[in-house]
Amino acid sequence: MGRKSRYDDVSVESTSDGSWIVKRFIILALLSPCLAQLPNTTFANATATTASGTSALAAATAIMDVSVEDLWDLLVGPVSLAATTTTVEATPVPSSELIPPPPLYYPSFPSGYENPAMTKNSSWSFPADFWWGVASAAYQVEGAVKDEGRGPSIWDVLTHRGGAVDYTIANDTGDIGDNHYYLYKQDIARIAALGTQVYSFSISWSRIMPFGRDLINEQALAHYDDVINTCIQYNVTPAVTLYHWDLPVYLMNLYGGWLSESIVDDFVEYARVVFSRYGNQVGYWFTLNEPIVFCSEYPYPDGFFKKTSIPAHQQPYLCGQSALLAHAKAYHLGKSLNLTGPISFKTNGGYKIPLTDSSADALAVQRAWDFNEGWFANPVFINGDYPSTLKAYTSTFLRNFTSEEQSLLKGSADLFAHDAYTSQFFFAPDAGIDACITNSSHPHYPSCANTSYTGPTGWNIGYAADPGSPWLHIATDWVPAFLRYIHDTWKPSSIAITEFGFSVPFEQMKTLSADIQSDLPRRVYYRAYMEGVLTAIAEGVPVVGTLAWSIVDNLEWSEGFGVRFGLQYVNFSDPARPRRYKASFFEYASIFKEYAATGHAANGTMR
Ligand code: GBH
Repeated sequence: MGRKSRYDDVSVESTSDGSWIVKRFIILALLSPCLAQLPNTTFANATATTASGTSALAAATAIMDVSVEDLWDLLVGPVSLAATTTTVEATPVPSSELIPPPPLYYPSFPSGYENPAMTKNSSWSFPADFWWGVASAAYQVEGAVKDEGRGPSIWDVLTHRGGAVDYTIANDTGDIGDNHYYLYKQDIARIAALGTQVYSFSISWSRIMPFGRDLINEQALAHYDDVINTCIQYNVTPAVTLYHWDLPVYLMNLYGGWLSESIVDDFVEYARVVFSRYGNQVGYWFTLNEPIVFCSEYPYPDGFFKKTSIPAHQQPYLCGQSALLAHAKAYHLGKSLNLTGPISFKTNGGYKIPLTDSSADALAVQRAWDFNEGWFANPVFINGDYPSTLKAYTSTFLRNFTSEEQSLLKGSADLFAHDAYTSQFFFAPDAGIDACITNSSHPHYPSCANTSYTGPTGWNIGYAADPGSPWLHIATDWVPAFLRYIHDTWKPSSIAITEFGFSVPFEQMKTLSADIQSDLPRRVYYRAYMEGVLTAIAEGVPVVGTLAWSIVDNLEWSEGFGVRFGLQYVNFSDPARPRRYKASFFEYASIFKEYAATGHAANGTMR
């Protein structure tokens, strides 16, 4: 795969567009660090976040003369269009598609014995109000990237503009993806047909606000009205994530996105628009998806966005600070608007197992928690502040939260929403933790926790996923301990697993739909994972819901379409993007019937 020049597509356009020179000048201004040196008054006027909405935008366009179309032309280039570009009505799912696959395990004798390895365990059941569903994210499934007024996000740029590096493999983009933007009615009908209770999707910020601020796009609001109403029509509760990584690129080039605390007010204004529009039609709210991940994306390689002079190692933590404040303020805004659905943010991580029983490995495990989950969960669930290990590291460049901010942060989540896919072993680096903490060029600095998927006996923690997901193994034995750890450490009133899933190795290389649909390793994963959840519930851990990733095969970010996480297969070679249930969807759905709070099957019943 050759590297792309960021201007390849634009120069093609310049031959057919006489305004190219002007546009190029404008975009250089937009990308230029000089922008920040404009006189304050002009800068504030051009970018003010005010209730005056479009008039502030008018000021912005007057100075920079950039339209949404310009952002596309100059930062992204041409995009592909789907075969279908109008909303498709749902048709009933044919009964032939609803026949469940043969059972995965056959009980060898009637059970009822209290053993987690048994096929049916009479001590397990889901609480009556337990909820389960499936999840997606806007850029990964929607397509229709330029349609109905959407502005570009950083992911449109990352997928279209190879800079010094190619950010995505195979030049895959989300231009068309699953075309969920037009096929959502059928998608919702299909999940409802298997009894799915919750559909968790994200809203594209740059659809609602093409520049990320000021201008509001009514067409996008109307679109999500219909997505939400369709869910309700099918008796599926909508769960909305406000931000799943698709930052409006305008804000990235304006002030570095999450690197600047300017984003806090912009995010909160976006949240206000969404909260006010959809209010209590939405059952569950998540402000941010996995800030550990999107903050660790910083620093971006050169060539995609306006350069920043902020030192690379500081960037993730500046992002984290803005993300926490944005979340907390949006949380309190939601409460002031009387939203009834729980509001939270989705953190992520895996269970961390000490490789040996040495005290150094125990310390490495603690540091790994601190620099991952603890970074965001401690401020929200413990004390309004970072873990002390992380604070020790960031103290030279990160300001302290004020006491007012600490009280905003503390308690700003109604449930602990964790994207918890897998587990890993952790251990102290060879030279010891202290030698690492004082050496900023150490490969494990600053967490100073080394990690492995291979345990002390030399065997892997579990079956490995597709090589495109090297971080993922079937490590479901650890699910009960993981949930108990969350409960004991952050003491949330309730825990939801808001993403979990598995990429079957080489599934993308299979060509027969029937082979792809018989996804045995994913079935094993979901069954074993849910048995872990049931074990934790039986032990008193308040797990209230699970959301499986994902509703359909989709764009796996930098891995493109080369890694598949769907509970439904999507044929990406077919312009109609047909969906087919994989066996794992039936497996996942069946668990809730078997262990329903009331009327679960008698002991020994064959599934
Ligand atoms: C989820 O994150 C995302 O929310 C979702 O969008 C995505 O499709 C899904 O995972 C499947 O990947 O490559 O070794 O640096 C799950 C948590 C955290 C897992 C970042 C992958 C990168 C590890 N992810 N991690 S590595």
